[in-house]
Amino acid sequence: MIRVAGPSATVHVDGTPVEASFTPRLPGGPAVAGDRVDVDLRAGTGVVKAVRPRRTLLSRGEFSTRNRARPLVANADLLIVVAAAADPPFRPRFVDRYLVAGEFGGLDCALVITKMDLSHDAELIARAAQVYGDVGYPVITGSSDDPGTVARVRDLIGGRAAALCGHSGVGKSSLTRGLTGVARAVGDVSRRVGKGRHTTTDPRFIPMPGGGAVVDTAGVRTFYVPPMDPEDLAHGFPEIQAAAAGCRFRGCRHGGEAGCAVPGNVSPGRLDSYRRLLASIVT
Ligand SMILES: Nc1nc2c(ncn2[C@@H]2O[C@H](COP(=O)(O)OP(=O)(O)O)[C@@H](O)[C@H]2O)c(=O)[nH]1
Ligand SMILES: [Mg+2]
Ligand SMILES: [Zn+2]
Repeated sequence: MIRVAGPSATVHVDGTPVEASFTPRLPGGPAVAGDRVDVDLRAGTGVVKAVRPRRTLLSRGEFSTRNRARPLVANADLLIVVAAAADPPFRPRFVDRYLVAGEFGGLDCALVITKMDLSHDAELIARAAQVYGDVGYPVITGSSDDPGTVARVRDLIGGRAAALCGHSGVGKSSLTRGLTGVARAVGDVSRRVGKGRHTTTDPRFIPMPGGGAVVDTAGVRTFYVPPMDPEDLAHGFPEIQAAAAGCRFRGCRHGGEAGCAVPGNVSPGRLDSYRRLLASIVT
């Protein structure tokens, strides 16, 4: 496992953290949290020589969906999309984009809705929990500081490696603290690199007592799904994929074609997300 901070990284070698730099034009890179890497230790400090093939990779579109993919977390088993019932407001279309990125990266996905203790639109949240639960995603509603909620999230993770993603302020760091006992700064660590506007973060997996690990990723204001084909996009909506079996034409993109079986069989909001994303990836 690796923790990346700009030009250097902390690599765990047989459980011992070793500071390391990167070889130029790192094969398989850039390295991100969760990567397994080959390290040369002969030089006193480590040199990361290559990134090993990834089992899963969570990534996002850089600047836009049509731009290149930016890797975020490698080798996580589970993506936990964290969204607040209120403050910031619950945005299902944002949740959908994260789920698409998770499915695309080969991760299992789940939804945790926090801040249920705050005043919120109970009907909206209940409906959302129903919609995502019907798709097949585990849904947990509660509060980040509530031990019962934390216990349910811990059970969901089991012994796996989970990435917590979502808007800034939804409770990712609070949950991470509850799950691991490690208090990271509230508000994600981000630093300026060079003099450009490019910022980087150094998320890392933190082990949970009793097994499993979580990585608390930086909250983003806008989340773009990574570049992908329409087929991959449909795969990111399992219920649309399932309903598509009834479409008249093979290769139907469910964008309003004759004989499309998807509208009426899936949640209108989810279909809206799918169509917006389809428009964003098809030029
Ligand atoms: N009332 C309430 N406050 C919460 C909850 N989760 C997080 N907060 C608060 O919301 C703020 C942002 O939480 P933080 O964990 O830093 O969110 P992050 O940006 O997603 O990491 C902090 O002041 C937390 O105490 C929750 O479930 N209920
Ligand atoms: Mg945070
Ligand atoms: Zn269709």
